[in-house]
Parts: sequence; C-alpha cells; structure tokens
Amino acid sequence: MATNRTFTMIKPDAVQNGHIGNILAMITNGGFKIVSLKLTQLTIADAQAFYAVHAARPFYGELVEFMSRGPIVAAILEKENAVEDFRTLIGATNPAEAAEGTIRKAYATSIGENAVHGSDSDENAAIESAFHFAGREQF
Ligand code: RTP
Ligand code: MG
Repeated sequence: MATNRTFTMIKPDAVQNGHIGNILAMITNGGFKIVSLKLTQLTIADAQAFYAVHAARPFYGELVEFMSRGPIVAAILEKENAVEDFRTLIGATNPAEAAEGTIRKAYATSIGENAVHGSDSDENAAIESAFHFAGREQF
C-alpha cells in the first residue's frame, strides 16, 4: 500500500478538556507522521460547509454548534493506508462502541462530542485538507 494522507481534527471538547498533547502522542505512536498542524476555530459557516454531507440529519444543528464553539486542532497525517488505519485508531463514532486502545475510547464523552474527526476516503481527505491548509502549509 502506498504512503498516503488523511485529515484529522481534535474537536472542541478534547481541546477544552486538555487532551491535545495526549491525542497527538497517540497519533504519532500509531505510526502517523504529522505533515500539517494548526490550532484554529471554525465559524458556524465553516462548520456547516465542512459537515454539509450531514445537512439533512437530525443532529446537524447540534453538530455545527458543537464544532464551532471553541478551538480545534487541524492536522494532515501521513502513513501507509492512512485513511483506513486512522479510522481504526480513532474508533467507533459512539464511544460506547469504541474498542480499547482507541482515541475515542480514551477521550470521547458522547456520540456527539467524540474528541476527534477522521476523513472517510482519500477523496475527502484531500478536500478537507485543502479546506484548512494552503498548499504552502502542506509539507
Ligand atoms: P467524523 O466525520 O467527525 O470523523 O465522525 P464519524 O465519521 O465517525 O461519524 P459521522 O457519521 O460522519 O458523523 C459526524 C459527526 O456527527 C456527530 N454525530 N452526532 N447525535 C448523534 O447521533 C450524532 N451522530 C453523529 C459526531 O460528532 C460525529 O463524529
Ligand atoms: Mg464522518
């Protein structure tokens, strides 16, 4: 499998709860190289656009409010089989179903406030990376 990239956010709950350092450690210990990294905050319009695929879902309004309520960490990660391996490292959307050793098992507090995002395809990883990082910020 060729080395490729995925995109992640440490969500406002995990930033607010002081977990940035521990989550970045789990990411690098999991074999991912950080190739872009920033602390930033989504506006409501940013969060609406980022999660537009979920616009018809009942939790959309809550999700947009949550994702824009405080700072996040955005990062681009590189590893062989990055998208799939990172989804494994973060664990199930609902922390009650997340496996031991996953980031969500350790740091998510609910299905909505679940500590981290991971892209679900190579195509979305590229779109989401471009949403957050200019070309000169991608190393
Ligand atoms: P993400 O996109 O953030 O990595 O999460 P995911 O793929 O595991 O889950 P997805 O279905 O894409 O949902 C996006 C985010 O919406 C919130 N959510 N809330 N209240 C609910 O039932 C509910 N379901 C989903 C979560 O923050 C989820 O990560
Ligand atoms: Mg998703």
